[in-house]
Amino acid sequence: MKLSLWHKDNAQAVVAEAQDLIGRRLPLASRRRFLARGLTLGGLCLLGGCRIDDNATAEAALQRISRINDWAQGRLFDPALLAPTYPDSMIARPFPFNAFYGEDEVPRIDGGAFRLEVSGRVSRKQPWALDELRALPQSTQVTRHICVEGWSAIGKWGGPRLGDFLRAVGADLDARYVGVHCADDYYTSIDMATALHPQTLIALDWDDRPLPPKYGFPMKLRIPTKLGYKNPKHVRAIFVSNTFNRGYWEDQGYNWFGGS
Ligand SMILES: Nc1nc2c(c(=O)[nH]1)N[C@H]1C(S)=C(S)[C@@H](COP(=O)(O)O)O[C@H]1N2
Ligand SMILES: [Mo]
Repeated sequence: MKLSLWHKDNAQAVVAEAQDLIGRRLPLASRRRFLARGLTLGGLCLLGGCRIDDNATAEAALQRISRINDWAQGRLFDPALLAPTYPDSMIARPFPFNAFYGEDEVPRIDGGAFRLEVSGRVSRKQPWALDELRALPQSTQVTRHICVEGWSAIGKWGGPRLGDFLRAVGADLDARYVGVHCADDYYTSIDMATALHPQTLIALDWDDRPLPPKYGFPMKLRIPTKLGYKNPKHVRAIFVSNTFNRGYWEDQGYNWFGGS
């Protein structure tokens, strides 16, 4: 768990940026405690794509640190603190594309036939059409997306707040997790506090237009307090649960909390 594990030239920049994000949100004292114990650096090393040698012991140690991070980050999450926002002039156009496959394999979804499935600890399980999602109060944000692969970009997303949607379906807001399944077999889950954060959106728009396919049509979760891999595109189902279900990258070793 040393700095020497960082092998990417840009790892330091990513870490600095992510720490900056975390730094804004953690009281200085707890930030210092974090840094002193190396927990944040450990977690960020994991997030930053540093090479973990094939040694099973190192892997297990990293997994343990990641779990401590999940616990600590969850406890330190402050639902009142907002991710930084930017002027429209800073929006990246074109915005970078990323997925676990190439741009030519982006799922093409029929918006008219699309129905968002809702399950788990909710009282209303009827599927939602896109125009029903658009009938909820909409909000927009210009925020920075940070990908652990070493890039970040500012984008503009619009749509209903996930919190408003969860209230509309009568979700158990005391449940621990909100999980999603995507049309491309991607999946992830987030803590309920983040799901209810005012900047956590069901994004239907990018740059004031319906999300283009490559950015997740017909809907993605835009969560500016979390790293890129916790911003699922092509969401087709949302479930509320007390059972832990990690995520596509999280199952391959990325930190589950993945944010600040
Ligand atoms: N469905 C789905 N969502 C996904 C991914 C994916 O492969 N499939 N990749 C994640 C990662 S790692 C990143 S950085 C962002 C990229 O989003 P963008 O194409 O809008 O830049 O999507 C995230 N959400
Ligand atoms: Mo990413």
